[in-house]
Amino acid sequence: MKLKLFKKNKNNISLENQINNNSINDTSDNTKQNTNSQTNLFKRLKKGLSNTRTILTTDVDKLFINKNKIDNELLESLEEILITADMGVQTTMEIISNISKKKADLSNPEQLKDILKKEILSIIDSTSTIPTKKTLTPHVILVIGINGVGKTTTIGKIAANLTNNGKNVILGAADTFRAAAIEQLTIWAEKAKAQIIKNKINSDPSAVAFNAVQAGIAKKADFVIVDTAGRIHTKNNLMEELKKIKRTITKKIPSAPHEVLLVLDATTGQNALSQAKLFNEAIGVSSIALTKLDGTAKGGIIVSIYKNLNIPVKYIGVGEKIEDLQPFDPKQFVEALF
Ligand SMILES: Nc1nc2c(ncn2[C@@H]2O[C@H](COP(=O)(O)OP(=O)(O)OP(=O)(O)O)[C@@H](O)[C@H]2O)c(=O)[nH]1
Ligand SMILES: [Mg+2]
Repeated sequence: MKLKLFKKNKNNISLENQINNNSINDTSDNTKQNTNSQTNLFKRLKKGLSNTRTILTTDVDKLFINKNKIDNELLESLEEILITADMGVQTTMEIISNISKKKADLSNPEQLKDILKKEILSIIDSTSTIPTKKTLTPHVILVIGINGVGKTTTIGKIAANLTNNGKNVILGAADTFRAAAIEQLTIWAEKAKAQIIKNKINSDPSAVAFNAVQAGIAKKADFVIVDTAGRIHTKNNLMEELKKIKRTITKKIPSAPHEVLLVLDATTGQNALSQAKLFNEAIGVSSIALTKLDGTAKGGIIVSIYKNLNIPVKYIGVGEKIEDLQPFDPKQFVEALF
């Protein structure tokens, strides 16, 4: 699985490193402060994943009431727990089969949870060591996804993290179909101390994206992040509109967009997978931001995403605050789950 991910996402992961190198993962010189903020982030992650953790931890603990070994009945109950957490049927079956092979060594919940962590980690751990290339032009991120998944909020949070790390960020308000969408991004731009390029409601979204990239070049911005509509209230098809935006960006910088970030809402469970497939086929998706993990007990959807799609999850949203958008760290994620 790991190899497969590397192969298919070679370019994307390299870009991912590139953005990680100078973005939300930036390390400060102050180690102590860094450790504190890491601890706080982990606390927020744990809090955000509490609904999923309740199912996984509490229910796994309960499995061993009046039992000190793994039998078929226990495996069946475990299967139910993993499916409830939205790990997906195929992944659940594989995990159960692997645990079944090791069942003689497992006699208490802690041992079982340790094995579960390892099994899940083997699916979602896809860190890469591919070297990064610096580009002279701004790093352009096109953000896509269906309506209401959290695109604009995620852009605001990413922008705030980048500007906090001294980066120069320009936002492009290419969701021109609702006045409220332009206003919402404007408020985020103010909060994040980023610049915004916008136009009137119903203006051509591709033109806004073009202007944003142009401004990014002129102002030597580090990042240009383009917001898009999730639903279109005209005759236009959403995918066609997004393709046009992408083409227009490429006209300004041939290597751009350097990243197409698909935002998925974790509360929609397996439906998020179908969305990812559709967007990937139509536009090409390089990374995923999975939002609203705090609002669901189905945090296992991230495992399904890794199992079914060859697209890395780059960010996870575990709440509405800026700090609640975190770079996805598989090890921390698994630790926060149990
Ligand atoms: N609890 C929680 N809420 C979130 C998270 N991310 C986004 N939201 C909320 O989800 C709602 C929709 O977010 P938007 O950013 O407007 O979504 P969008 O995809 O831009 O929506 P459209 O522009 O209508 O397509 C807002 O109320 C956000 O505050 C998250 O990680 N956790
Ligand atoms: Mg929006």
